[in-house]
Order: sequence, then C-alpha cells, then structure tokens
Amino acid sequence: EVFPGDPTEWKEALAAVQETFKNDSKAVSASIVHSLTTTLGRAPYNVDELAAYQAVALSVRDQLIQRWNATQTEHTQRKPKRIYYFSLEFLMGKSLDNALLNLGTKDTYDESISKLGFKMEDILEEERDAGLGNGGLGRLAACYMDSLSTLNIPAWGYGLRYQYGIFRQTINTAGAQLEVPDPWLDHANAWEVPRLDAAVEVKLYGDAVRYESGKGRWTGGLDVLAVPYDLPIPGFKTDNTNNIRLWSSRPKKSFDLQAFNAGDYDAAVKEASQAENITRVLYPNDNFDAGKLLRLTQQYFWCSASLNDIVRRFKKLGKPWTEFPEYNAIQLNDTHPTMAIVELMRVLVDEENQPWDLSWDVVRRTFGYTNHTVLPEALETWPVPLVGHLLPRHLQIIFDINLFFLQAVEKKWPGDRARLARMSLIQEGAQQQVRMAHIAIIGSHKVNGVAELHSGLVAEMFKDFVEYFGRDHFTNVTNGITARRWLLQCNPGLASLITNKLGNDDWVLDLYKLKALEKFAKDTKFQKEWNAVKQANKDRLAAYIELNLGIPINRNALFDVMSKRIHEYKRQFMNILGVIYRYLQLKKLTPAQRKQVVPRLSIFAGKAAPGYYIAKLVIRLINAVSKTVTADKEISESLGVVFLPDYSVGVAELMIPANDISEHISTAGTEASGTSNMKFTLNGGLLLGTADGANIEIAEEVGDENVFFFGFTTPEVPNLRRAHHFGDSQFPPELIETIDAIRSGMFGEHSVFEPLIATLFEGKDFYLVSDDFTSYLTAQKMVDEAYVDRPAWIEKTINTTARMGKFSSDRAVSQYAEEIWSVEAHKIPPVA
Ligand code: T68
Repeated sequence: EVFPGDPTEWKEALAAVQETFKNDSKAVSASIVHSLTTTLGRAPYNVDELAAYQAVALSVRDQLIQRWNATQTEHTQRKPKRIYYFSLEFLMGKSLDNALLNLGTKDTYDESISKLGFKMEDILEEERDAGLGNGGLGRLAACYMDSLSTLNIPAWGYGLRYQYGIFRQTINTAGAQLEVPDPWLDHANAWEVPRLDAAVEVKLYGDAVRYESGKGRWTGGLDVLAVPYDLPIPGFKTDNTNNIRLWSSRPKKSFDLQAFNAGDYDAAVKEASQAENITRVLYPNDNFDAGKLLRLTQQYFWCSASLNDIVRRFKKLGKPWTEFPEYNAIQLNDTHPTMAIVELMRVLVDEENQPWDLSWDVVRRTFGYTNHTVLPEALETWPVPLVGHLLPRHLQIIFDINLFFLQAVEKKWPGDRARLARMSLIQEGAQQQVRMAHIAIIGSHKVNGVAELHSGLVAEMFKDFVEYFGRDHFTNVTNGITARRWLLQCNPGLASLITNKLGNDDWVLDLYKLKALEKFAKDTKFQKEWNAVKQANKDRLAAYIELNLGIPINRNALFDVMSKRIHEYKRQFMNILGVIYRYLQLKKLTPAQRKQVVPRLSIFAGKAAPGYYIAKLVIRLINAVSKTVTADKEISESLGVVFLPDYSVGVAELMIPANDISEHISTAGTEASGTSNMKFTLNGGLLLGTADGANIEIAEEVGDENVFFFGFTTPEVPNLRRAHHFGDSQFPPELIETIDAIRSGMFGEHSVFEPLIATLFEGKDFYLVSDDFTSYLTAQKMVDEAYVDRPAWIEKTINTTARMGKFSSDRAVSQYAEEIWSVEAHKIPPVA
C-alpha cells in the first residue's frame, strides 16, 4: 500500500481508528458521544432524541464509510466489471435500522443507546424518509441496490439528489388530497457524503455542427455543475459496501458579476437559479409522461454527469474502447436514462475520435433496458424541436442512428414503408416526436420486462423489433424484493419466530429456505405463535390509526389493505365500491345477523399525482365513505374504513406486517408486475387479486388454493372494451345499487363524485370495473368464508410465506448478473 508521508504514522493512526469501530457497547458509546459532543456541539444536559438520533446515525455512517473505502479500494485495484444502475428514482426510506441490521450491530447499539438514556425505538422514529421516488420503480431500485451489495456484486447506482422528494400528502376537511413540499434535507442528512472535489460540468443548449465524416461539435450554451453526493449501501453479513451517487446541480458561476455591477440584478441571478432548479424537485407522476423541458433537462444532466464519471474511470485503466463493455454494464431503469445511449455515442465519436460503427457496437454491448409499463400514456416521447433546443448535437446523433437503423431495416424488408414508419426512432405527425423506447431497444443488447405476463406483452408491443433482432433480444426478469427490509426489519416478531423455528437465519440470505416452514403449517402450537405475531402487528397498526386519525379500530376485524399509488388502472375505485356494497348489505341485516358476519377493516393508502383529477376524486370518495361508516354506530363493529394519509416506505413498513389480505386488483394486462403484492404475502397475508403482473407467478408458487383470484384475463380485455364502446355491456345489479347509494347523498354531496361515476359510462369503463365487479364481490365473499376457519386460514398464511422464495430481489439480481450483465461477485477482504 502507498501512503503519502510516514507509513508508520499512517498505519498506527488507521489502527487507532479501527479500534473505535469495535462491535462492543463501550466503543459504540464512545463513538456516539464523540459525535454528540464534537460534531453536533451538544453537552450531555442538552441532548434530545433528534440529536441522539443524529449522533447514532453519524456513528453508523462512519462504519459504513470504512467499508465503502475498503470496497472502492479493492475494486480500483482489482478492476472487476462493475454494474451501473441508472435510475431517476431511489426510494430509500429510512437507513438507520437497515444499516444496523446489515452490519449486524443492532444489539450492540441497542445496549449502548439504552445505557446512554434513550430507547432504540424512539431514536429510529426520528429519522426522515428519503422519498426520492414515486412508487414501485423507485423502490425496486432501492431493493436491487441492497441485493447487489449483499451478493458482493461491484455496483454503483446513479441518480439525482432532489432537494424535494415526493410531496407529503395531507387530507383536508373535505377529504381531498393536499400536497405539501417535502424539504427532507432540512435536517442534516447523515447518510450522504458530499464529494465537492469530484464535481463535473454539464453543457446544455448552444449550437451544434455536424461534419461530413459524421463527427460533430457542440459549442456555446449553458454550463452547469453536477456535484456528487454518495450514499454507502451496506450488504447483509458482508463488508461489501456499494455506492449510490446522486448528483446535485449548481451554477458554474454563482452569478453574472458584470450584469450585477450594471445594476441588472434579475439577469445576474437568473442563470444561477436556472442551474439550481434542475435538481430542485422530483416529478410526482407514476406511470405517466408529462413531457416537460425541465424533466428532459434532469434526465440529460444526470446521464451526462454519470457517464462522464464512468468514462473518466475507464480511461484510467488505459484499455482500448472496444473493451469498455468488459468493465462496465449500464442498466436503464425504464426509458428515463435513454439519453445516456446518445451521450455515450457523442463522447466516443466527437470527443474520443472513435469510428461510428465501433462506437455503436460498444454502446450496444454496454446497455440493458428494463421496461416497466405498457400503458400508452406512460411511454416517453419528446418533441423533436424541444430536443433540438436543449441538446442540438444529440438530436443530430439520434437522426444518424435512425438513418443507419432504418437502412438496415429496409435491407431486411425492402419496400415495407409501413414497417419503417412503425420502427423509426421518430414518430411522424403534426409534431415529430422522439420515441425513447425505440432508442433504448436498439441501443441495448437486452430488453427485459418485469414479470412473465408483462414481458410477453412487451414483446407483443414491440413485435417489429422482435422480428428484427430475434426473440433473444427480449427477456423476462420477474421483480423481487429484499427480505432484509421487508421481513427482517419491518416485522421483527415474525422474523424471530421464523429464525427460532428453523434454527437459524439462513433464510435472510436464501429466501427459498422459508420452504422448511411448510412442515409446521398445521402445527397447532406454531399456528398459535404465528397468529399472535399477526395480532401484535395489527394492534400496532390499529394504535397508529387511532392516534393519527382518531378512528376507533376493531382489532378483531379482518384487515384488508390496499396501498399503492392511486391510479384508474389499479382500481381503488372498484375496492371502495365493494366497501359501499358491503355497507349496504350490512344495513339490511338485523343486529343478531350482523354479529355472524366477519368484521372487516378496509385500509387504503396512496398518493395521487397532483394533476390527476380522477385519482383525486377516488381519495375523496374513500374519505367520504370512511366518514359515513365511522359515524354509523350500528355498523362500526362490523365495518371500518380508513384512508391513511401520506403513504411512504415508512408507513408501508407499518401496514404490511398487519395485513390479513391485500388487494392487487388491476385490470388484467395493466400492472407490469407489482412488488407490494410480494411484500404483503411474504408477511403472512393472503392475496386478493386479478390475473395480472406478478400476481400470476405468486399464485403459481403459493398454490391456487392459497390465493383469491377473480376477474377477466388479459386476452379477454380487448373484446370487453369493444362491447363497452358499442354500448352492449350490462351493468350488474350490485353495481347499480352501489352507484345509486352514492347518488342518494349517503356519502355527502353526490355531484362531487359524478365525474368519477362517469368514467364507468362516458369513459366507456376503460378499466372494466363493471365487468369484474361481480366476480370481485364473489372473491370477497370467499375471503370471509375462509377467514372463519381459523386453523385453515393460518395454515394458508404459513404456506404462503413459506413459498415466497422466488420473489427475493437476490434471485432477481442474480438473474440480471448472469443473463444480462455477465458480471460476477467479487468479495472484498474483511475490513476489521
Ligand atoms: C412500476 N412503475 C410498475 N413507474 O407500475 C409496477 N413511471 O407494476 C412495477 O412493479 C414497478 O414499476 C417495478 O417494476 C412505476 O413505478 C413510475 O413510478 C414512473 C415514474 C416516472 C415516470 C413513469
């Protein structure tokens, strides 16, 4: 090893530092108190829980950085292939508990914290969620980073450090969603390490020239700075600690001094704030493409900075460009980072003087593209003039890529004009649009969907490309979730019951090991323990609801949970219509009859995009129903309805362990995969769902007898839609009764809800609520019937958890590593 200065001095100092990282409570207390009394400037009399949290976080962070350094040193020296996960969203949630569990130091910290006069539980609660994502896509990136570290795969995530994450959701007195900004960085963030020295420049706007040779030059324009902030990501039971690098935008010069001196203050600060605005806020849309200039700016800023980093690292190796893909794999999390394909072409051709064909070959061997949606409104396209304005040279490159590509297509299918139009990177029309998915498909060596059904639909949607590249160009990697956060961390009761029963915690690293629980599924004593854990989790959630919403909860009710982004295709509307129908039926019963019915608590949570009018009406309807039902004392024992505001990773960690059933009821063929379905079932709840996304594979694994499936299937959807279009669909009487109840004013002024009801009629019921409603009610009835037989129900839930092995993100990431990235694990030497 090379030290600047005296090696003995260095080694002794490093050994002294190492001493402070010992996993014993004395060393831990010293490190916490050190941060408290120095960095945070607190005296012992002046320490509140927030300060205590911050000190603990700093202490844990120091340990992570140690391992981060060791990992990066090892990787720099040994040069294994690295995978770069490009994601515009990383929905991390809280980090402290996760870090303590992955480092295996939670017990030690627990001891130290309580000796210092605090409670672990309270300390953990002080942390704010890092909400840098909308939903499934962002959380998937976070789960995959956990698995990459755990599997010792050299990997970096690249994303943006938004100053404001996903908005906080509040509910006003009318039951409507109100958005509040989320200034999550207002408290110092212990989990990030700023790297001001590693800032890079990013160019925007300006002019471009393209020479005969195909090379080009980009000049003028606005230069902004990208400043990296690193998040160390620890693996479970390994020292390997990967990195997520998030870029923050800064002006290159703080303001235009000349303009300032001339008295033009506005002009002086304009450029500066333009730069700062780039990473100001996360776009709050899930499965929707809004097509705004600022969004494209975010995408390019992030891709350019990240590639600059990767290219700089590669150039230090002194290898030829043709070997770039042997050291680097880049995975595109949806089309959001597709500009990276174009940017790498620009760097290779314009800046590194590489021939076009060689460059295109390098690019294609480097990139992989994951598709997360087949919804047309979510497919990204950018107006050609907008791209030309912001990224003039990139637009030229896109046209060149397109020209060569279409020439090849023409060669394969001479004269097939319609095919050329379908496959072009440019969509013709009143305004030309760049099709990002097409660039991602032809600029990658593999395209994957996120569940079997979905990958089939992707291949259908892009069938021209399947015919051109071959079926092998398209593949499936079914999503997965990390059992570290979504069982070990969020459900400690169930985790320790499982560990005790199986005799070890090997399941945390190999989720298939849960299979061994099957043999205890009928064991009366084990069933009792299993159920006691579930009840405790339900009690915990009930207490939270009572505290936050003031709604009294029947803890013996069947907890029916539906939490996810509010979207028409996900059909929260159908769920609440079902709740209304249940309410109407309960009202018809005598008190004695009512006592025979399984009490039900319907819990909803989820955010609606701020501009999504219909989704926001769904929230209002849920709250209106909640209000009426809660006020109806006759019913309150048998039915509860709550909408939990501000769904987040943190709230999910509370809700998921408490579910008896969870609902995943999207119109068949619309939900690419879903990942919360996996989390809920892993935590001993049963799935109520349609034959969509990963539901299908969950049913395959856990057995049809353990899920409640209903509804039409994907191949039936087009015909049903046609029937609505031609007005020959029938509405079931249960649905008519339900809609009449809303219109009677039972849930307040009905006119508010008319536009929502209208989606069933004038909207042609695009998501087929009326078609699936009857079978949905039947499935709900079967849930009630099954719940009564307690031993049989608990057996189902044990078997469900036992059979979830496939849905570990470790399995998913291993599959990516093998089938897409050709990257291998690289263990680092032990740190301490
Ligand atoms: C989700 N997509 C899929 N998108 O809907 C879900 N979109 O089925 C799947 O399980 C999950 O991805 C992981 O594969 C999203 O979450 C977005 O959030 C999003 C964000 C910006 C623009 C478009």
